[in-house]
Order: sequence, then C-alpha cells, then structure tokens
Amino acid sequence: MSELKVTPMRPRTQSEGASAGAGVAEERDERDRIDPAELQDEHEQRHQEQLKHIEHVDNETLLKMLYQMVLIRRFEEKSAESYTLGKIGGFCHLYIGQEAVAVGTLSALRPDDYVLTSYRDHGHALVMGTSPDEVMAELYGKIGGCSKGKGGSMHLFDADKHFLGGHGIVGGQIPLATGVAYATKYRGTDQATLVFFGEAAVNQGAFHESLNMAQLWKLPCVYICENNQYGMGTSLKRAMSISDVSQKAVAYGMAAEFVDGMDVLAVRAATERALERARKEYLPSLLEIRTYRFMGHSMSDPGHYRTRAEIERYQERDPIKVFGDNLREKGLLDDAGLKEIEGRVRAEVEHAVKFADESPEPPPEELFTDIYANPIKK
Ligand SMILES: Cc1ncc(C[n+]2csc(CCOP(=O)(O)OP(=O)(O)O)c2C)c(N)n1
Ligand SMILES: [Mg+2]
Repeated sequence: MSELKVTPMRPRTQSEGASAGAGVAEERDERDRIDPAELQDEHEQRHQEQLKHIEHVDNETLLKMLYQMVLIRRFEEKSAESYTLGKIGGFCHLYIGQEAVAVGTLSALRPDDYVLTSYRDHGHALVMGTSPDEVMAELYGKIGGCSKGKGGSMHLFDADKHFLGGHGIVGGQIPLATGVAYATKYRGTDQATLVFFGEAAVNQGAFHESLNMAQLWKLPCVYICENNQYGMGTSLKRAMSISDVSQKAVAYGMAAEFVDGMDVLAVRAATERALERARKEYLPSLLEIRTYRFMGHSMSDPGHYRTRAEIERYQERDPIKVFGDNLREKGLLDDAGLKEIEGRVRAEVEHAVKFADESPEPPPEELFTDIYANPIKK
C-alpha cells in the first residue's frame, strides 16, 4: 500500500489532525478562528515554498503557466460580460479564483492522458488545448463551438484533445473516469486519467464505489477534489462529518495528499507524484486541492451565504497575483513581460468573442447528430 501523505495548507493543531468521532465539530470551529499574525506567517511560509518550487521548473513552462492562468481569468471575465448582455444562456459556472488547480495539474500531463471534469469546465478545456474560439462559441450555443453549440457552458467536450467533458450531474464523471482508467490499463498503456470534482460530490455513493474499485483493481486514475469549500450556497462544514476530504482515501487504502490550491506549483508537484504512481504502479490517488471561488456558484448566485471579509481573505492569496509576484522576485518577469502576456491574452479573448458572435446557430438537423442512439438513421 502506498504511503498516505497529507500536506496541510495551514499547519494543523494536534486536534485538527484527529480523524473522526467526538470533537470534530469543535475542531472545525477551532479552524475558523483566524489570528492575523498566524495568517501572516502562513502567507510567508507559502511564499517561500513557491519560491523553492520555481527553481525546479524551467522558465518557459513557468511563463506558459502564468499565461494560461491569465487566459482563463480574462476569458471568464469576458464570459460574465457576455452572459449579462444575454449572449450566453442557461447555466454558466465561473472558475475565477481556482485557475491554479487546472493549470497546475494539467501542466504535468502528457497529451495522451485523459481528463474529465464537472460543469465548471471552461478552464480545463482551455488548458487541454481547446481553442478559446471554440469554447466561447460553445458558451454562445453556436455551431463553431467544441460541442457544436449543443452542450453549452457545462458540456464542453473535445475528444481529439482527450478532454471527455464537462458533466452537469454532480459526481457523474467520477465512475466514468474510473472506466476510462480501466480501459487504458486493459490496453496495457501507461496513460493516466485525471478526474476533477467538487467537494460536494464526495458525499455521493458514486465517489466511494469508484475509489474502492480503483484501489482494488489498481486503476491509473487521479481523483482530484477541487475543494472550494461550498456546494452551491452550502458550506462544506455544514454538509460533511469529516471535512478533510483527503482522509476519505484512508478507508480504501489509497494514497492521498492535501494540497494548497492557491499555489500553482504545489499543485503541479503533487500531480507529478500522483502520475508517477499511476504510470509506474497502476495505482490511483486522491488529491484534495483546497481552493476558493471568488465568484458565485453560477452567474445567477447573489452569494448571500458568505461574508465579504472571507472573500477578501482569499483574494489576498489570488493565485495569479502570488505567482506573478514570485516570478518577478526571481527576475523571470517584469512590467514589460506582464504587459506582453496581458496583450496576447486580450487579443485571443477578443478574437474568441468575435468568432462566437459571427458563428451561426446550429441548424435543426443537428438535433439528430452526435447522439448515442440515433433512431433516424437505419
Ligand atoms: C446529482 C446532482 N444533484 C444535485 C445537482 C445540483 N447541483 C448543481 S451544482 C451543485 C453543487 C456542487 O458543488 P461542488 O461539488 O462542491 O462543486 P462546485 O460547484 O463547488 O465546483 C449541486 C448540488 C446536480 N447537478 N446533480
Ligand atoms: Mg464546491
């Protein structure tokens, strides 16, 4: 059995480290009391950790990661604007604040690995290489979209890039990914499958059945819980008896890590370790990546369930700003470099909006294509 490795975002007190049973509620309350001095120490500790990680990644990759995070942020700001203008209909869940998770994890992948995620999928699709034009056109419901305008924001899909959705049913992608990992092992490849889901999916049976099966059958699947601490308007602490998601792996003898989701390089390093387990030993892993969404659950969420102070506390650790500042400190980025990145991103996003605006609506015949069972074709 692989070693269970849990790296806390904040150093845990002894009581926080306990697993279950009496006293768990008090432990959660304890965790809520934030001492400004302790917070400052934590910022400094994280700062130093990211500086250390920077040394182990080449400059080109570091700047590409920053570019991708800025692209997701600006793309989504534009999506929010288009949604407000009525150009995007239906549900639209933004990823702003969580960019380090998609960019850090996916930067460690090979192009032949597979990825599945939930409805909060714009960032994953962009990093997997679906063009911003195709993602924006999909949000607009246009034929030029990666799902021909028939999936919308929640159902981005790009099989050529090995991006298998975009899933609207909470947790639905977890057993699917387990099956994909089974298939790659059956074929004898060393491909890995990464599946992303929110912490609210973890209370579902499908999550537990998948983890059990993956460990028992030794499947090369990396289960990534993007713990943004809320399922719609419900705080994790009100919905889960043990709120350390990484500890759920203990029940299945699976390796797990608790990762700081505001540090793109910590995320990348944890993913590399999980991928090595998947490729070399066919072993699954659970990564709990603790993050925070800066926006509402979806575009229609007024967000009354959390305080401004709480949001601001996390915004101080904005993963893009922190990473950019650290790259500057290491002499890898300056004002001109940042301006150049922002300029390229702006041009890509503007092009995407123009492309989506000009792309036609899907014609009615499209209703009968790309469906699993087609009763029309004999
Ligand atoms: C099976 C199922 N139950 C309920 C819903 C309604 N629903 C949509 S999103 C959501 C919350 C999910 O939260 P989480 O898994 O933490 O992901 P996040 O939105 O925070 O990324 C719920 C309950 C659904 N889509 N599917
Ligand atoms: Mg959540």
